Amino acid sequence: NQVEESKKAAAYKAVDNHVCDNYSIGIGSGSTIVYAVERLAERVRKEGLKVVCVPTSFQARQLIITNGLTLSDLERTPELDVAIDGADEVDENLTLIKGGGGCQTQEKIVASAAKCFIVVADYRKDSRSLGEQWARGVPIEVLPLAYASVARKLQKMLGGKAELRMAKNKAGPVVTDNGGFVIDWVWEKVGDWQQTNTQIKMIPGVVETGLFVGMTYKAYFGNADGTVSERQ
Ligand code: DER
Repeated sequence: NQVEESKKAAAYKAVDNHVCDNYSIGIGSGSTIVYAVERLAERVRKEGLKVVCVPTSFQARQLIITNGLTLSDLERTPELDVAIDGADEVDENLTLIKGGGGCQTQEKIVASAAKCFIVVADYRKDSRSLGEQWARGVPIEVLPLAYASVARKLQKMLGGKAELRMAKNKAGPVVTDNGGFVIDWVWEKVGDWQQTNTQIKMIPGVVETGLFVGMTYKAYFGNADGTVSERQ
């Protein structure tokens, strides 16, 4: 279908443009990245590329292994040549909301370890400002003991609505790969995402936000007509 085709087009173009031999590559999480790993595995086979891949989640680790790619980690490769990941929404300044899949903590760590961070997404993520298309707010990973106090402080300090993310196929809240909980914060009005991100991160109990500010080198958006738009 159109959305899947557009994800694939963006992912393939990003891998073709940004992966070279002997690269260490951060592999993101979600559904769009699946196409990027598919293309990466194809290029490794066809071109005999030697690359190592560092995952950003249990899902990404499974993707790397099942595609026969060489698994590495940040201990072995603390600096990566490139990281490729999806996003829930991208604004005109390349500020991202990530964490729809609850993996933003490892995703942000891997993205920050990379010399070049690339986003791949379908046209539904291509916005002028955050909140235009993504309505589920900013995902925030918290330590379980602090979820209620963080939610309360967040609402008091920044307004909006902060809710604990409940699981669908498990009783109780979503538990992240790091053993944390996720709070989704639907904001009312935000002027400066850099400042907002810092304010949220400073609340004791917050592990990581799904706001990626000033981290993205380039975003590839698959369009409904099969073309790919790039924003740098
Ligand atoms: O949860 C995440 O951060 C994912 O990368 C998400 O933002 C993108 O997921 P998708 O590729 O399935 O839309």
